[in-house]
Amino acid sequence: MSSARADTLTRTRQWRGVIEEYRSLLEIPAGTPAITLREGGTPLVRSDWLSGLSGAEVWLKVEGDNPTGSFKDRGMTAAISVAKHEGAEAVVCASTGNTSASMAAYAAKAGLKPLVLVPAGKISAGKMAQAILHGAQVIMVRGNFDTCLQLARALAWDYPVALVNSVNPIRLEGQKTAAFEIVDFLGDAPDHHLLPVGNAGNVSAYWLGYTQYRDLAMATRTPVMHGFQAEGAAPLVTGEPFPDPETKATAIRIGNPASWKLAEAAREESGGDFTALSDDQILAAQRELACQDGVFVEPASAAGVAGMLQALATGTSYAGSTVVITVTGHGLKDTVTALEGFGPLVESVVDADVRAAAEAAGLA
Ligand code: AN7
Repeated sequence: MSSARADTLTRTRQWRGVIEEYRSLLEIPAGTPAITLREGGTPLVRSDWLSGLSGAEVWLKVEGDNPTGSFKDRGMTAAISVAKHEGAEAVVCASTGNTSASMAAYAAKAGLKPLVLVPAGKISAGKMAQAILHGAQVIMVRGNFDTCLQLARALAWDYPVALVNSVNPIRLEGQKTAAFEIVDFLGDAPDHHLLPVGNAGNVSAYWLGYTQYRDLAMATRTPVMHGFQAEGAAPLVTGEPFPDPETKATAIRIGNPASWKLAEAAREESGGDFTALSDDQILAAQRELACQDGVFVEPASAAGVAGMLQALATGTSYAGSTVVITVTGHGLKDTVTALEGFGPLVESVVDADVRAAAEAAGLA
């Protein structure tokens, strides 16, 4: 290696993953070796579109940039590291797709056996492929996420498998690092934080992170937390579990969130709210975000953006404030739903001919 090259290497500092970047702030057993895919350190991308519409400074926390394409990797590095450290040989989770994709990847890295319980027919193909390719045993359950979680809890109780759903508090320890990163970047907490809510682990974890930073005087304030659910799966909005949750945003197709109490505490303490949105609003926001800002997210991940659009349309003013919207997962996770409503792609098949291509493109 040339000396110039060696010099470059020593000057390049790679992000170490959320455990090593924030270890002293995480409640995990001392000396737990980090099992990491270098998750976290995700970009805050300024939304010129939403900033222009609102008169606020609007930032997108792009969690699709994590190793398996969703925010779940933050909690999973923590949960898998601790499970491995404590001698587990197998791990189990219930999932609407992203938790299982993440668990399978980190279990592979750790040499643990991953067991996944998912609602049959309700997981996007991309997420299913991730779990399978990473070597998970995937069990399809006749039922929804909530039934899968009951099963996962019971399996972990009766058999030697460690549960890594967000009912495991170590998950929230990892996930709260997203709030730290936001404050580290902006210099203080934002005024408002908007995000999708399903099982309610993420909103609870953000609140944990923001309040911890405030208590440590790393931030002077905490944001108002605004959570968004699909109207077919909106238990935190109505105050009642949904026995048959239904939405095209399958990631948040959850009727009885495990972190219900923590999420309500985050709402109350922050002066925030939970709001329901139609699937049409969520899918329209997904498309517009992709066209306006160049950020492609999965349907559920657009709920915070849809929520902001609805708030602006109904007269809420964010002018002059700083707003962060977490977009939780990558658009490539579910291309089938993304393309619904675009009509058949074959419409513009042409012969390999310039004139024909120009005509099809409306140039000639
Ligand atoms: C893209 O993977 O619950 O409120 O099993 O995948 O913390 O549940 C996924 C949830 C938002 C909701 N956005 O977060 C699972 C699962 C995306 C998600 C949520 C999920 P939580």
